[in-house]
Amino acid sequence: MIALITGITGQDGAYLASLLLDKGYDVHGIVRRTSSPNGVRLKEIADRVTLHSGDLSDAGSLRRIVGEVRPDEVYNLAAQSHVHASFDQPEYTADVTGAGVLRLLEAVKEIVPDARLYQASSSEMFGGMLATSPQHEATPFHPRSPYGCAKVFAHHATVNYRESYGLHASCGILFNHESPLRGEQFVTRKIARAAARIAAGRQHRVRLGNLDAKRDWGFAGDYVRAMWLMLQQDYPGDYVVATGETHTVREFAERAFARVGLDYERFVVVDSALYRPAEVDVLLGWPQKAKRLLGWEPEIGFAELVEMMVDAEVREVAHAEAA
Ligand code: NAP
Ligand code: F7E
Repeated sequence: MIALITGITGQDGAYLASLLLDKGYDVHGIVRRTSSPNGVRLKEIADRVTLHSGDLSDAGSLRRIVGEVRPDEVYNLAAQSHVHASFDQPEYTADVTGAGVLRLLEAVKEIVPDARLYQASSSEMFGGMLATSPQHEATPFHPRSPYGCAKVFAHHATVNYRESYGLHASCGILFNHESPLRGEQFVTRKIARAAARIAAGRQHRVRLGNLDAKRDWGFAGDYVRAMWLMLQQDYPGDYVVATGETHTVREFAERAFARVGLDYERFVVVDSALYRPAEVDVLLGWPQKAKRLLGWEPEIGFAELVEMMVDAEVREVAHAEAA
């Protein structure tokens, strides 16, 4: 089996590529041109994946790569994925995270219409749907950021190509998922890193925004399994993937600092510049469809996730000090 992963250099791309290699897939990934290649998350598997230069904003590159690779499965993980950044770069986010999906769907429809496709939809699409909680596949969308709007467009485009052209295209509506490979600007990694560095005397404080926002946080390694399972089904569909538990940013900070023996209140500074123009206050998913039809279960809970992330940062700091 041949898999093509867009966003292979990201958190989920790295976990998914490893999972597919373990299953015997020939794994290809699309990487965009940057001033210096972002290979840090792929360093363990770099010699086992084939990378192609392309960009979701460039339809020609997508067509060329899809034609060269002729994948059986396509996983679209690439995106401008940072919600706060999407307020600063709304048009770019709409182009890559939204229209980019249309470009990929076109390439798949024209070149490999029998390939199966996974689209990385997001719980940010529910956004302000506080009245309906927990959120499930039938919950209406109410995005609260340019990122959320772009993901809603991409989601509907994927469903539309499935209904119009019979593509085996599935959307995973994934709630927040984290790991030691999470980008440093997302709140969990930022906190885990700060806790470890402060405990080692390498940092004094950490500035955070809204500590009262609640998220349904799971482990990325569990969530990429759900992506793969979706593409193994006879029929395509859309699935919420979540843990069914929600916690505040404050709780995450409290646990992370406690893991290194510190009281978060002494080190966290609330900075209003880190608040968003519109916040998603609470996200809580209802993953019963994924559990029932895919047989999917998350294996890592909240407490274990926080410990895993902080412990990885503690090792990182020790490694840097030894070097
Ligand atoms: P991530 O770590 O930010 O990775 C994003 C990937 O997209 C990176 O490989 C990035 O390349 C690539 N990319 C960005 N712009 C691109 C472009 N114009 N053309 C081609 N590639 C581009 O994101 P993630 O956490 O792994 O998430 C994977 C996907 O799931 C994303 O679509 C995200 O929006 C969605 N999602 C994530 C979560 C979550 O909690 N993690 C939840 C729901 C949905 P560089 O390495 O060069 O930056
Ligand atoms: O924020 C609050 C912030 O940036 C979580 C992406 O993967 O999940 C992610 O989006 C919460 C928000 O993730 C800081 O206001 C407080 O309420 O880690 P985050 P996100 O916005 O939930 C969804 C499902 C995706 O699809 C996205 O791609 O934490 N918060 N202080 C902060 N957030 C950040 N980043 N930095 C802070 O200092």
